[in-house]
Amino acid sequence: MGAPHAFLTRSIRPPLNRLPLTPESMTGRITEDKRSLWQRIKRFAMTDVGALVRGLNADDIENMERVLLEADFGVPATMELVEALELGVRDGKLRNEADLREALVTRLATMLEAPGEPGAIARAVQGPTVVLVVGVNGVGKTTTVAKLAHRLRREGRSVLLAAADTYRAGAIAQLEIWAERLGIPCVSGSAGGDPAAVAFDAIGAAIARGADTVVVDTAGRLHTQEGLMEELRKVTRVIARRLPGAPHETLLVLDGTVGQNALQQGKLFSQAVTPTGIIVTKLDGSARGGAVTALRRELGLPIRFLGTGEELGDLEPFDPVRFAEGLLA
Ligand SMILES: Nc1nc2c(ncn2[C@@H]2O[C@H](COP(=O)(O)OP(=O)(O)OP(=O)(O)O)[C@@H](O)[C@H]2O)c(=O)[nH]1
Ligand SMILES: [Mg+2]
Repeated sequence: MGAPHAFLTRSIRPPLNRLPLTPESMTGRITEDKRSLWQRIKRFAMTDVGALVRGLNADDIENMERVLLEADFGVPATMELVEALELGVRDGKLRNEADLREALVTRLATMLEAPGEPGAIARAVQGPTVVLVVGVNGVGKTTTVAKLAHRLRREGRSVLLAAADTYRAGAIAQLEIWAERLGIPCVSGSAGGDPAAVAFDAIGAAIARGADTVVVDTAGRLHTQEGLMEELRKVTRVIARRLPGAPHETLLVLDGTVGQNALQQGKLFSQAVTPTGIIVTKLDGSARGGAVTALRRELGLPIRFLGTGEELGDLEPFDPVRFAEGLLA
């Protein structure tokens, strides 16, 4: 009771690390809340309809922060969003629910924007374009390779796949099945073989066949994490040696449902390879899109596509405004 105005509490409000967070909300998967983000904000953070007129108090702000953190926005994005809202309310610019929603959408979209056309895959000036796809095991790399190939072909490009995951049993066959379905060639080596050699041969095959794009699938797990990073560095080096300027894209695939873990993975891969963009998968049927914002903001990489299902067509070029609107619908 008698909570002072938000602008008075700003300096004395508890820091984010003192908020009543569940460990899961900071580190990984939390219980799925089927309500949309906007429904949750309204339900938990705006219980008092008079809140906007009197200003946000410490409880309103804490609740808003909790909802955003639980939706995987992460601390920096949550702080930025909540501070923007506080300022808007204090300045009298946000007076009702609709104002608040609109301000959130605008701010989110701005945070998610990145230079460049999200759906456009780079094209080499000369010779084949090489698109390298990386990420930890199970995030959806192989499926994404197939989806990308499908999309590129629809754009009139001739695509060749490279099965450079030689570690996991069944990985080569999995990609070959996709290639067959797509009716495109797939270069693969033997299980347990050298993945860099597969990528090298695939580029040679693309040149020989006149294919304009090579999409390279990679392993997501080796004996050790450092081993995987070393392998990816080597694959990248060998690709560059075979074809100067390649890889033209290194797309980092991250699972959108694992919360802050995706962020840790993103940081790890960014140290080993130089990703040109992120593809966030498994965003079908999940209202937990906050991770996308955290990834964009904290990895500093553009979000290029969203994976929204297991089929070839389930790859959407990322549209920040549409995404923000969808999240807060
Ligand atoms: N719902 C959903 N499932 C997906 C999506 N992308 C991939 N999957 C599924 O996730 C599982 C793992 O996908 P893979 O493509 O094999 O993942 P990977 O990263 O290649 O895994 P490893 O080869 O083991 O490293 C499969 O069952 C896919 O069908 C997506 O966008 N949405
Ligand atoms: Mg795979």
